[in-house]
Parts: sequence; C-alpha cells; structure tokens
Amino acid sequence: MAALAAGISVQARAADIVGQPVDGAMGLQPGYSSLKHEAIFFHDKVLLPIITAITLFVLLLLMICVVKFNRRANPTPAKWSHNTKIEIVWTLVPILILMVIAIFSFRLLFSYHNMPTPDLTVKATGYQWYWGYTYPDQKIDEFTSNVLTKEDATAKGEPYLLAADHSMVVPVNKVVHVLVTGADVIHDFALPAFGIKIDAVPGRVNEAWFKAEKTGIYYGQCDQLCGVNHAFMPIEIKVVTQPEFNAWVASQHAPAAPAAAPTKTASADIAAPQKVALNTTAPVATH
Ligand SMILES: [Cu+2]
Repeated sequence: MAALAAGISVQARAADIVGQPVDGAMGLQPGYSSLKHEAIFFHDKVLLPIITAITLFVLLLLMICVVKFNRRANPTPAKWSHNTKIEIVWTLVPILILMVIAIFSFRLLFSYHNMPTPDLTVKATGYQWYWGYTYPDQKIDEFTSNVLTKEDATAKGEPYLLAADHSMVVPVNKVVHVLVTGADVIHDFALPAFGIKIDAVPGRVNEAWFKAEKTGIYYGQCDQLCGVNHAFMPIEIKVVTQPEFNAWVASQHAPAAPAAAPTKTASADIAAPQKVALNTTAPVATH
C-alpha cells in the first residue's frame, strides 16, 4: 500500500486513531467538535435525567397500584372515574417537560444551522458503495474513498470496515463546510465524533459543518441503508495541521510519480485513484 510505502508504521497509524467506536462502551462517542459537545450535553444532561425521572416515577406508580390496589388489599374498588385536579396536573406537567426539552433542542438545532464562515469546503458524494471527495477551492478533483480489505486494514493497524484507502483530509481547528449529495440512491454522511449525520440525497445538496479540535483519524459510516454493500462504505477523515494540509493539497496537484503505480483498492469495479497518499508522520515535500 502507498501509505505503508510512505513509511507509516502500524503502531504510529493506530496511535493516530481518535474517533472510533470502542467495545463495551456506554453512552455517546467522545466529541471532538463543538456540535458534538452540545449534543452530548443535550443527551446526557437534559434528556437522560428527564427520561430516568419519568421512568422511575411511572415504576413507582405501578408498584403502588400493585401493592395497594390488588384484590386482597382492596376488595371493594372505588367506582369514580374522574378527578379534575389530577387531570390538569397530568396535562400541564408533560407540557412543561416538553417545553424544557424544546428549549435545549432548538438551541442545538440552531447551532447546527448557524454555520460559522467556512475555512474550507469539501464536497462529499455518496455512491453505491463508496464516497467521493472534492475540494472546489483547492481545485482538487473528486477522488474516491473505498473500504480497505481486512488484510489491508490489519496491515495498516486500522479497524476493518471503518478504514478507507483515501481519507478526507482537513486541517485542525478550521471550520470545514461539508456539502453532501448522493449520486445514485440516498446515502448518509455520518461522523459520530463531530456530531454529523446528514442525508446524501441525489439531486440536492445538504450541508454540515465541523471544526475538529484534535489531529488524528476519525471514522464514520454511511448511515442510510443504500443497498447490498451499505456496510462497506466507511468515512475516514484525517485531521492534520495546517502545514501538513498544505503539503497534502500540493501533493494532490503533483503529477503521479511513475513509481507510485496504481494502488490496489478494495472494490475491483472502481478505478484506483492516481493520488499520493498522505503521510501524517512526515509532511510530503511540496513541488
Ligand atoms: Cu449506505
């Protein structure tokens, strides 16, 4: 593989992985962008306590009914069917709870919507079954990103079904505007560590944004059932420093070296992109 040839050791590669699911973990994947921090707050500090309180309250009511109103403890049940006071309470309290949830929910929605001025725009196109990335401002034509085979992923020290041959590369601490569309059917561009999940719909462009807080490799997946190989079109985003990003952009413009002959990709039906793989450990020389 080109990346291995470029000198990335297995250990170095594995150490770079920041955003990926972990076995036996509870809760949401740790966040590395402001949107994800807000989403985690909404889930952990707003929704979870409310849901827990409601569940325990209902359980308590059920237990009271079971103990106090069973046939033995309460042989002659009351016959009344209305209680205006309690009906007002059970209407108003849920309305208040929903209003509290709505305040935080809308705040989160507005954060997603109010995109800061982007430093970089990347277009992500979903295909059956791979992703294509285009950098319009950097004049980088679309390159494809295919799932790595089990052998290639293991050799690179990356997780199978999450690792891709060519990642989307972005600079750290910069606002990245992602334009998402689909080429054939509906896909979904989802990257848990950045709190992104947006449909890739043919014929229209959706947008999402993130500002990665840490360099490293982040994994996501297509989140919309899109056909037989839906599980085999991972999203790999490599967050690098600005100089490393500049070097990568330059390497994308450089003519492919004859030595770096066609790279083997996981899908045989996709032509291997003639791009130089990014070396995160040593910046690629600019031409
Ligand atoms: Cu899919």
